[in-house]
Amino acid sequence: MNEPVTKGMTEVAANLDPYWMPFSHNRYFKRHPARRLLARAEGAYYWTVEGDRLFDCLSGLWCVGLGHAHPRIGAALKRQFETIDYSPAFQMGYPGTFRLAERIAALAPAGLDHVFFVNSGSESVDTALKIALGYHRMKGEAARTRFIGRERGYHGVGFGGISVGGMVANRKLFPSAQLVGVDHLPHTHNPAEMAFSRGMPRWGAHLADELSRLVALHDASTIAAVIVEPMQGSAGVIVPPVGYLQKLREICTKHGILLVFDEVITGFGRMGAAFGAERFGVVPDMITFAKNVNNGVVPLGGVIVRKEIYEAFMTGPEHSVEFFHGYTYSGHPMAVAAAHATLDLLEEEGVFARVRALEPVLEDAMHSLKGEPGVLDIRNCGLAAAIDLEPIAGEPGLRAIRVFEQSLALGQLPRFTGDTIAVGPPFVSTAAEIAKMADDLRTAIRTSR
Ligand code: PXG
Ligand code: PLP
Repeated sequence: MNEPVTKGMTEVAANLDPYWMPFSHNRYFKRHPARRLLARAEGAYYWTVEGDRLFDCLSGLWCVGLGHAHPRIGAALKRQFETIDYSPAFQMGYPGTFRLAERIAALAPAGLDHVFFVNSGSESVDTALKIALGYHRMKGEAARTRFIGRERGYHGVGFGGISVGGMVANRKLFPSAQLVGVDHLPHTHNPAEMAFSRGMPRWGAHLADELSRLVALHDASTIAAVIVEPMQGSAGVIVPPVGYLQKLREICTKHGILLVFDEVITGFGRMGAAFGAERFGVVPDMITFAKNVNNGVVPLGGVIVRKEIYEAFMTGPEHSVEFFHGYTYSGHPMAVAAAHATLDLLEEEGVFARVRALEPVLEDAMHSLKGEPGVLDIRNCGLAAAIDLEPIAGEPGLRAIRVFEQSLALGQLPRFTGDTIAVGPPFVSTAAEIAKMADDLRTAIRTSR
């Protein structure tokens, strides 16, 4: 694993050092950059600076469902730049942003009909948490300040997001900077009961009863919101047990607690529906989104809220600002243009139905890896799947790095975190591409022991 920096590499980027890469092993990367610098992208493929083609197994980082360099999105961006590139987000408006809010509200479950725009999933989460606190206060329930997240949850990297999130590595450096009064539900992954489940595990709905226990502990009058990913993506595609989300909904409704679905990964197609809420048949009070809303080409995220939540803020003199929150780039015209083109394509090309048709193809392909050396579990839902690998003794994470590097050599770019390999192929993938992806992963798993 000590191959030298390739010649092509040094020509492209003589000094890799100044860039502090996010969520990356900087030192390892900079010593082993072969096949890891991407020069070009089109459709479901990347090309490295060395010229190798890689299948985009995770749609970028879960965000490029329609594939790269889509000409319709490119044309929309060019047109937008030439028409209006930026418009002030505060106290002024760009009509396309209002139209986008209307279209997103129309796609969302009935009752969720107002949209606040931000620029990332992390910002969408922090915004939703602020809205929850403000809502209860406006309603005269200012004591509702607690949030309930979930173990292994990922809600981005803002101080709010890491507080409700459940990834220890993202939290442990910052204990003093986390929101106070946050509690966590248990995660739902129990390999003894559900290893190799296809789709939703049948075991585990009772874990939602932990919410009743937390309500009894803290009292409902102190709890503002529960936030969960309908399907935990970053943790490695942890699929909700049958009936689990319904129970969370019932308990939240009973106690006046807002239910937030963080749909940054599950929104806009990954689950074979506009939202996980639709796929799982559970309607939350707020949905956070980002990523696929505009195919990942310009940062964009947002929060969709129920009418009652929006209206709770609409008090005081009409000329006063109702919510002191927003970003310079909220509703950025370029991001909005890409979103309109993306939503056009999702509709016109029947993408949600295509994802539903591909789901069993991905499921069969990935579950065919059961029995390969060191494969501990395989999970899938929508166009997302993950494989847990047995760690190398004393070297956690190294097994997955080896599988990842073998995959690159075979022309596949999957995602690895810990000893888990995740895939979320583009919605435009063919069945043959998905089959080849799984076969190459099989080879990588066999040859990387
Ligand atoms: N919420 C959820 C549910 C997410 O999945 C975020 C919030 C944060 O979004 P931003 O745009 O601030 O990164 C995410 C992001 C992975 C992976 O490999 C997942 C994410 C990002 C990068 C990689 O699973 N999720
Ligand atoms: N920091 C400073 C000094 C600023 O002036 C601003 C915005 O005006 C921000 C941070 C926030 O930037 P953004 O609105 O892009 O989140």
